[in-house]
Amino acid sequence: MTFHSMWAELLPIGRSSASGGYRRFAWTGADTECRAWFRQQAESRGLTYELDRNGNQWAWLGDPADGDAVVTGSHLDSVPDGGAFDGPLGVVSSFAALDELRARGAEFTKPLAIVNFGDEEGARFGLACVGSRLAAGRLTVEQAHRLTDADGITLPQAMERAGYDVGAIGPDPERLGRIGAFVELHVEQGRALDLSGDQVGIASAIWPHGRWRFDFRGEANHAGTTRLVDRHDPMLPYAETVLAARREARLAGAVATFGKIAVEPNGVNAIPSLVRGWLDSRAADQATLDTVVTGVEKAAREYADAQGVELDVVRESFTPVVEFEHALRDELARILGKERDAVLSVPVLGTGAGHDAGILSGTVPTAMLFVRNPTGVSHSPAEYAAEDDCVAGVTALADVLEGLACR
Ligand code: HGY
Ligand code: MN
Ligand code: MN
Repeated sequence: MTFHSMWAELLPIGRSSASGGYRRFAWTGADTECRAWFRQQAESRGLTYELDRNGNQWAWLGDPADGDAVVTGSHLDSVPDGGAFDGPLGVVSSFAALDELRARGAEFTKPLAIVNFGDEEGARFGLACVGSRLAAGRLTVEQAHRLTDADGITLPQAMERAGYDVGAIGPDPERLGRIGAFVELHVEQGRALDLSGDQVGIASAIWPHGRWRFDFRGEANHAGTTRLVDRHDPMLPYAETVLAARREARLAGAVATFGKIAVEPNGVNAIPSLVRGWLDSRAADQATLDTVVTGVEKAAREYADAQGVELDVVRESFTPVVEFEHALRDELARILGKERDAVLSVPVLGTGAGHDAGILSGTVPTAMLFVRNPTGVSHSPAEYAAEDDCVAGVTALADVLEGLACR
């Protein structure tokens, strides 16, 4: 099983010695190293390597022009101090599954591709799934040109600095039109498989989710000489809004997180002029998500008014609910269930995590496989999947690819 050697090669790239987490942000050095690793894996297997107009990497077996291709893969970028598995498990498992199929002597009747979608986490430019959104036409070129990182570098500038021709970015209907099925394997970001005792599961749906930026603008002043009654401190309504988000999510049975904050001027002895907080909220359905976000924004405005602070709320990213295509989902269940003599013995589970498969759903038939995560922890250096579960994931992916693309 080639999984182990590939895993060992990829593991050190972009890993922080301080936190043990990963900092593989789009179009940075670590991302470039991951991309070089992907290209080397593709070419060492005799696959045709391609870099598409939006920075996604493809490794083809067979002629894409034949159409009805079966595609698998995931992403290699990470959230700040993310774990080793979120993304890379899907890419490494894809190459290992192809090796497995070649060892089985499988005969491909359709083109097969392994893909690394660029900038899935949106850690640097604030929007998730940039590579797949651009390809699917769910992010316009104008919107892409407006994405900037914390240093004011725009996405196109970052791409150009990484040696990339930005002029070509945009929808890629011809490429997506060649895909008959996209199957993404991903570490589970939850404990459903741990609780059910299964190594592998199939995705049913992705919750609707989004990111909203809350800008609280107050009055900068001296922390030591300004009377409390004279202050317009934006940190107060921000803090109250964080608690309001937890309350609204709890009442609605949803989730809401303020995980990122930026303060200006960010001085210990200065009352801030601006506190910028980002809300990530997700719920099982759109109406519930709307209720949570509306409630948080309403509370935030009340808190801001009480302190004489201005508030702007901007929706920066949104993904509607994804119901994975039933025919492909059930085909995976049939393929994986046959060894267990029961069609649906493989658990089918929803997720609150976004994925490129979710962005492509609706444009391309997509499905996902999840590999057990014993703690459910993700977006953390503690993210983990046991070796035998990873191997079971490779075997399941190989079975699925064989069932979809081989005679
Ligand atoms: O945020 C997400 O759910 C994904 O990891 N981008
Ligand atoms: Mn992630
Ligand atoms: Mn991911």
